[in-house]
Amino acid sequence: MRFAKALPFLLGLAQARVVVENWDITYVTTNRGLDQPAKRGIGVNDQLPLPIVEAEIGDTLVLNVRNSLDRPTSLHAHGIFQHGTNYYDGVPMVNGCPIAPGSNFTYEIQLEQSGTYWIHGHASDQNFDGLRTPLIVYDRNDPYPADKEHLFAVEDWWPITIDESLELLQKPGGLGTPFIYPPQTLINGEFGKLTRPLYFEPGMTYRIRLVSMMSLPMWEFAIDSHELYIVEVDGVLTKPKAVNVVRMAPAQRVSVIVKAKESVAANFEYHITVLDDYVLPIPGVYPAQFDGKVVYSPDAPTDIVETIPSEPFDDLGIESLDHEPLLYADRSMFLNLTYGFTAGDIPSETINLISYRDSLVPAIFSALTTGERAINPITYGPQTNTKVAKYNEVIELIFWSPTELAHPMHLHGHVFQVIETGYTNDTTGWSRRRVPSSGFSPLKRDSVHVPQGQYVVVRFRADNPGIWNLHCHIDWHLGLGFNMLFVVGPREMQETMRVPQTVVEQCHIQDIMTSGNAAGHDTYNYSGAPDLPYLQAALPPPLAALQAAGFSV
Ligand SMILES: [Cu+2]
Repeated sequence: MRFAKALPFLLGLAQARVVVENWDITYVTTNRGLDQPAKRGIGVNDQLPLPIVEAEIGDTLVLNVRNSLDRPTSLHAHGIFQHGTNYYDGVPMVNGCPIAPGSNFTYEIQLEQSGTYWIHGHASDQNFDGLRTPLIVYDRNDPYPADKEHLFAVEDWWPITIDESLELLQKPGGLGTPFIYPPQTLINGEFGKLTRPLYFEPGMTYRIRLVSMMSLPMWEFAIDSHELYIVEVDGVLTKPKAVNVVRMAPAQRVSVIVKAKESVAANFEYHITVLDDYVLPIPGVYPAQFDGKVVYSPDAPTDIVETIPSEPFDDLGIESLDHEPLLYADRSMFLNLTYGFTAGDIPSETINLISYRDSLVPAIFSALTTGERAINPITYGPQTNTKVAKYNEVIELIFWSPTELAHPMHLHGHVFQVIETGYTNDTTGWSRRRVPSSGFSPLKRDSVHVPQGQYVVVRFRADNPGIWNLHCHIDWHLGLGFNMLFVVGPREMQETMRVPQTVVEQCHIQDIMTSGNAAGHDTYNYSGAPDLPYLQAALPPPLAALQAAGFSV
């Protein structure tokens, strides 16, 4: 699928353009054509799905937003570095203030990277309710030219809103579940079962872009009797890697190159399989299989394959195309990915037992207005779990998931090398896998899947001054506090960053402070700052009883 709006790209125009999108963010009550009750979703210009955004490397994307909701909103361009424009990264109370109801705000986003990205809401998990769409940045000098492109953007659609599902999840004792309102799958904005045919012509080369806009499950893509060559992962070009199937965690993107067969004697099937990795199997919901036709000739018979391949994504077996070697880590951070219970047995998600809460001052303003104190993590409030990185230092993160939950971990403003995996309970080292320390360029990406009971080690160079979120991309987990902040190069921020008045204005109209520490003070005084949520030592009685009965909780 190549879209009309990419016309200047097809004509090979040389100049960088300004791509303008005018988005009125509105409530849209819809069931998305699914066999389930309608709910109040969040769309653009009274429509769901949102328009797909296409541009070319070097372009400026201007997103003119009007907030017609009765609550704050914001947009985040997922995977876009925002070099020098941290204030357009779109996380409320981190990169600035949310967009107030009834007001307008313009994001000006420099597209310095080509590849496959997406734009989604970052206020109150509004992407769960539909505020999400692919962002494709083309490069006419792409080293992997293809004759044609196809896109598969896959999302889950729940008959309840994010607010309703978080209310259920926060019932005391962990006894509420949104799964009593099971979701369904949308492929390119349509009901999954309407899977449209892919038309292949003999000898042609196709680039297939996969975008996971899922709030919860993983999914897989495969084409019978065709090899897929992975060439892009989260916007980063890779050495070609032949696979039979690609597994996608929430927020991840992958491009594959597929060579069409020379013959039109047979048609084939492609498969999108929604897995139950992040959830319990729900009969009729997860796992779910969607089969589409790969059509060479309308008259040809379809070759049906009995076994559809299924395997984990091999982050450690794929190399980045840029030949960057394994980074040497200046500092290592252990990040325990667990849940806990706050007062009253209320479920809460945590990193190192800290459940994130916003400060009273957006972190970007704390970094810019507190002088020398900006290098001290406490300036941003203990409840934000902030780490301050020196400009250009290499940080190693050990994502450690000792529980029965898996987490797709996403870092803003950077890509990280994925360098080691293993099981958290493995004392022998038999499960440990690590990339070679030389002669190998580890895969870089911005969102990595951390499986249940496993750990994943990543490294990144903190080369992008700004405030960057590191969070789980399961909307519910983020909504329950699974988030932390990196302040990269606070000195460099103070020297170079000038926040546009339009950003400051949004804070002013919502009476949000724009200077001082987490509590708005110009000293080391934090009185009035939000409390660090207190986590109970004991499991709530119902879960403790389950654990005593031998269940893993
Ligand atoms: Cu999570």
